[in-house]
Amino acid sequence: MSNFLTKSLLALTACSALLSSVAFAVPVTDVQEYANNTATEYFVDQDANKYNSPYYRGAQEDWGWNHAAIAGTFTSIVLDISAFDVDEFAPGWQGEIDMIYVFDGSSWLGMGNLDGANDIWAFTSIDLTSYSWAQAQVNAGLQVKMDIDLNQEGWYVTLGKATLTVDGGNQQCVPTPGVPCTPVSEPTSLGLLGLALATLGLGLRRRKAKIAA
Ligand SMILES: [Ca+2]
Ligand SMILES: [Ca+2]
Ligand SMILES: [Ca+2]
Ligand SMILES: [Ca+2]
Repeated sequence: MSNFLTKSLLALTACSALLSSVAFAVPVTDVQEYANNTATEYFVDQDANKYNSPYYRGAQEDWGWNHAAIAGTFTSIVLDISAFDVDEFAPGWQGEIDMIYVFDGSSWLGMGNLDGANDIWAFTSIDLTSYSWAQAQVNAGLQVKMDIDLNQEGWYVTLGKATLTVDGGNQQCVPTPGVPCTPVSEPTSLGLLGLALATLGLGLRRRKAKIAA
């Protein structure tokens, strides 16, 4: 085997090792939805029931859920919540405020309110990466709760699902209930693969130049 080929193979091996250690480490996304509702969780069972009890809930029907424990150390932690009919901007009203709280190990922290609009499904994305407590709480099983209609104006909301994504699991969920998350290709890993191929290409061109000279 030529020296160049050996070097190229070594380079490729190193690149693939890098890919498996960095990009494909633990792209975990924990999905909470109807399929794993407990007796006190109300992710809707099917789209047709998004205006129906017990899923479509008001000010006095606050609830919460727990994510599965995920082992490891993470470079990113993102919570996404799919909600229906969050009347965030309602002329003549303060608007629907559904406040999301996450347990930090000792108390509940307000992480902001759900995004959305009248009669549509929308995602709210909450980036937990920078919180010092987030790592341990994801390891233990992240606890989330929601104060529906904080201002008690008579608003209602239905949740489709919540996903907890670590290390760029990068799954986008169709914002309707009952539809599983679909993994999408990872920009990071594709970028690294491109770099590896470019490096190999550069080596081949240099080799050809050397032969020509
Ligand atoms: Ca659950
Ligand atoms: Ca409430
Ligand atoms: Ca509405
Ligand atoms: Ca509403």
